Amino acid sequence: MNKIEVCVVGLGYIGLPTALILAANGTKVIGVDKNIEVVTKLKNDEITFDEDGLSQLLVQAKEKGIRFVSECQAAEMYIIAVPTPYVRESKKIDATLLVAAVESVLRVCQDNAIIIIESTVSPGTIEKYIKPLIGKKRVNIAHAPERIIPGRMMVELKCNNRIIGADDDDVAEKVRELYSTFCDGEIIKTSIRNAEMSKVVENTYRDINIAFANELTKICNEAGLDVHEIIKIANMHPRVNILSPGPGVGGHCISVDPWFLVGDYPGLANLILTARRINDSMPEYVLSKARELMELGNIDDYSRVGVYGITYKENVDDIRESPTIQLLESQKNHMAPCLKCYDPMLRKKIIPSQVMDFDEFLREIDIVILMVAHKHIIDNQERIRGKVILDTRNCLSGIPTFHL
Ligand code: SAJ
Repeated sequence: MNKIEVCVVGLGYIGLPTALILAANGTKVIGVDKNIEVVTKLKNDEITFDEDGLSQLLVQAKEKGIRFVSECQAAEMYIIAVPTPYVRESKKIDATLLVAAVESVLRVCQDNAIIIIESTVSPGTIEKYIKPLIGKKRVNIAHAPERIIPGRMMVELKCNNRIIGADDDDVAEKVRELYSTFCDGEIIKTSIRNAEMSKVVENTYRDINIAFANELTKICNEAGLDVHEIIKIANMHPRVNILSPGPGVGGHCISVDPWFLVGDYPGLANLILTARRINDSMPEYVLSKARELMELGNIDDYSRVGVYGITYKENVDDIRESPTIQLLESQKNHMAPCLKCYDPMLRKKIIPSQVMDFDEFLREIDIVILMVAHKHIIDNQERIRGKVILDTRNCLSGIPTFHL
């Protein structure tokens, strides 16, 4: 029997691991990205972002014959994994990249091909933007929203339960068969609209729960209580599980998807909107806490304050919607010179005030605002002992620190 040929369009944080795991498990895969640099790197056996197990998976996929190209090709199935940002003013989805990707597929695909959209979309997007593109073509659409978490992608690709949204059971079954080649989790079949909504709901749920922890931080601070102690005690109740407060919510998912509901259901998405605002207020809150610490320690030289961690969370090299970048922006809005910052996960300088060497960073600062709990700082905590440390992640346990 001939193997199915799958074309994965968009080789970013989701498309690349998905293309590789499919190929490694025996599917014939063509990986497509319009960015020639990405394609060239992959052809040269280089991965394009850091993730545990990704380079090994690239080797396995290459052995099984995966190909990387920059133009969409004829195939039986397509997986689309392109970014779906939101429009800052209206909060509605910006489907431009998604529409362009589907159009590029429609130009080359065979009759009866299945186009699976993995990109997260606002509920109703497929009906509104994708179905009209198809017109009279005999092409099927499915929605299989990705659910993997950066930092544990390899494990979660294999183990997470998956949702397959399709309006035709034969199509759903074909997609289920494809995903079951690598996914050990349960594969749930539902409608396209249910799949769209459930994915956005998952990330919104997490955003709201992080916002609750962040709001508690502000309340406990005002009350002179240690929020971490309160959360630890409350979480000992069998039905309470409060998340961790922090310097804000970053990443391309949790800080974006709830806006889709706010944009499409203004007036109804009130809790969701409030949660977004609380999480977005955290970088500014960190700055005010750092300012208090400076006053307490009679320090007034801003050039001696350093920010540790630029990525949006620990042990990844992804800076999208990063709370540190929001903090630096907010500082800029107050016309303050950019604070020195350092991140061991970033090999390229992306911020003018970024220091690339840890020793140099330590020499130049007396106050550390710890924004990201990278393993690197936990392993090196003794090296910052003696400095004034604002540990926004509550991740250091062996040395004296201040908390949010
Ligand atoms: N954060 C906190 N406190 C917490 C947990 C997270 O402040 O207790 C912060 C993180 O530091 C980070 C942000 O929230 O800045 C988001 O991080 P995350 O680890 O919670 O999630 P993401 O954005 O990396 O991945 C999420 C996941 N969704 C859910 O857990 C519901 C993942 O499963 C999705 O696949 C991904 O979004 C996506 O692509 O949609």
